[in-house]
Amino acid sequence: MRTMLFSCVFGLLFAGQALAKESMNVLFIISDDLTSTALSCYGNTVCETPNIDALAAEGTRFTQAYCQGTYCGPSRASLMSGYYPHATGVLGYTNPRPQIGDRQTWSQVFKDNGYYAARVSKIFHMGIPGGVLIGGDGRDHDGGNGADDVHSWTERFNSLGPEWKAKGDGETLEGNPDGKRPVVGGNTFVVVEADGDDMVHSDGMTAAKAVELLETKRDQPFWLGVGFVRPHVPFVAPANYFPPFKPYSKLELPERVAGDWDDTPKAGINYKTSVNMKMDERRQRKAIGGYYASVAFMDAQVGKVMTALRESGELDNTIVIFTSDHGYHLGEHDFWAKVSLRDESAQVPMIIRVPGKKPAVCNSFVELLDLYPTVTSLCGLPVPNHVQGKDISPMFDNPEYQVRDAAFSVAPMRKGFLLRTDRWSYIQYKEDASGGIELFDMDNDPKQFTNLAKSPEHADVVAEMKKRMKEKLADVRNNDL
Ligand SMILES: [Ca+2]
Repeated sequence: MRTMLFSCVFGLLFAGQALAKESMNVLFIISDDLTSTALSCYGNTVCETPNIDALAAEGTRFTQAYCQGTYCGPSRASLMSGYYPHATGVLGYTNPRPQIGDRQTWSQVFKDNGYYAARVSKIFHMGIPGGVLIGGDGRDHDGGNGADDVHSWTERFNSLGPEWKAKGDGETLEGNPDGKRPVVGGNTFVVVEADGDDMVHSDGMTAAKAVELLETKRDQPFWLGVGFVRPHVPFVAPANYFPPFKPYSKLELPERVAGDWDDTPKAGINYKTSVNMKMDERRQRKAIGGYYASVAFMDAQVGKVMTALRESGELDNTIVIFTSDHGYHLGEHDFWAKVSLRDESAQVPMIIRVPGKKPAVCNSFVELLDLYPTVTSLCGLPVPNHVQGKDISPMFDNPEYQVRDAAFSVAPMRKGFLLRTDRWSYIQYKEDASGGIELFDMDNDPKQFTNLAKSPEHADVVAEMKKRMKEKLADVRNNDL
C-alpha cells in the first residue's frame, strides 16, 4: 500500500515534469479594429500585408470567424473570460473580474499551470488613443492599466506613445468640413504621416518589448499576448508606410447603391457615417489610405515578432494566433468604423498556426470565444467548465469540421444581435426585435444591400431566425454566474 502510494505520487511528479518540459508556448497577437478586408491574404489587392500573409501561408486561415461584441470592451472581456457578453453583462469598457469572481481567464489558466503569462500593451480594453498617451483608459486610473485584469498576468507592459500628437503631417478628417479643426485626440478620424521611425510609436515599442521577451531564455513555457493598437484611430504611422496609398485620390471607394438606407432600421444606420462625420469623397479616400498605412505599419511589427520567435528556436513549439477584436467599415453603405453588425464589422481575421499541422483555409464558423478552450486543450491544460466557446482543434486536421451552424455577435450600444448562418445574416435590435430587423441573403447579396426582413416570401425565414435568436440568448444566459 505504502509502496503503491509512493510510486503513484512519484509517477505524478514525474508526469508533471515531463508535461512542463514538452508544453507548447502560446503567442497571441491581437490587432485593434482590424477588418479582414484590409489584408492581402483575405483578398485586398491594394493594402499589402506580407508578414500576416506569411503566417497565413503556414497556418489555418479562417474565413468565417466572428467576434462576440463589435467594439473593444465587450469583445475583449468575452474572449479572455470565456463568456459571451450577455452572460457576464460586461457590455462596456471594463474588465470582467467583478462578474467572474475567481474563475480563470484564458491566460490565467496558463499562469496557474506554471506558465509565464505576460501581456504587452492592449489585451483587455484600453482607451485608444488616450490610454496610449497617458496610460489606461485615458483617465489615468489603475496606474495606467486601463480595464486590465491583474490576475491574468505574471507580468504586464504598456507602450506609451504620442498618438495624434506625433510630429508630422496631420489632418482631422471627421467633423472638419472647412478644414479649420486642428489635429485632435479622442475617437476621431485623424491621419498623421509621422516623422521618424517605428520606435516613435506604441506598436513599434510593443514589438520591441515582445522581441525582448521572446529572446529571454526561461525555464517556463510562455503565454505571451501582444496587443497592437493600430489600425484603431488615429491613423498614425511613420510616413514611409504611406506612399503605396498616395495620391489618395487613386483609392477606390466601396460600391454604393442609391437609397441604400431606405430599408435599414434606424438602429442599423451605423454610429459613424459619411454624413454625420461630414466627410466628402476626398476625406473618405484619405481615411482609407490612412487606415491602410496603419495596417501596413502594424503588419511590419508582426513581422518583427515572428522573426524573433523563429530565431528563438521556439517556433515549432509555439501555437501562434493572429486576430482582431472586431472588424471595421471602410465606407461600405457610407458606414465607417465598428459597432455595426454587418459582416465587415462583425467578422474578424483569424489565423492560427499549430506546430505539425498542415496549412489550410477553413470556412467553418468559429468565434473568438473558441480560442480559450481550443488553445488550452491543445496545450494539454484543463479547460474550466464555465467556458462557453467550443474546442475547434479538430479543424486543424480537417478544415471541413464544424462545431456550430451559426455565429453569434452583439452590439450592446445599439441593443443589436446578429445570428449569421451560411445563407443568412439576421440582425435584430432589442431582445424582442422591436427596434427593427435586418435579413440579408449572403449567397445572392453578400454586400448586404437589400434588407429582406419585410419581404413576404421571407416571413418564414425571419420567424425561424427570430426563434433561434431567442433560444441562443437563453443558452448564453444559462451559465454558472
Ligand atoms: Ca477595438
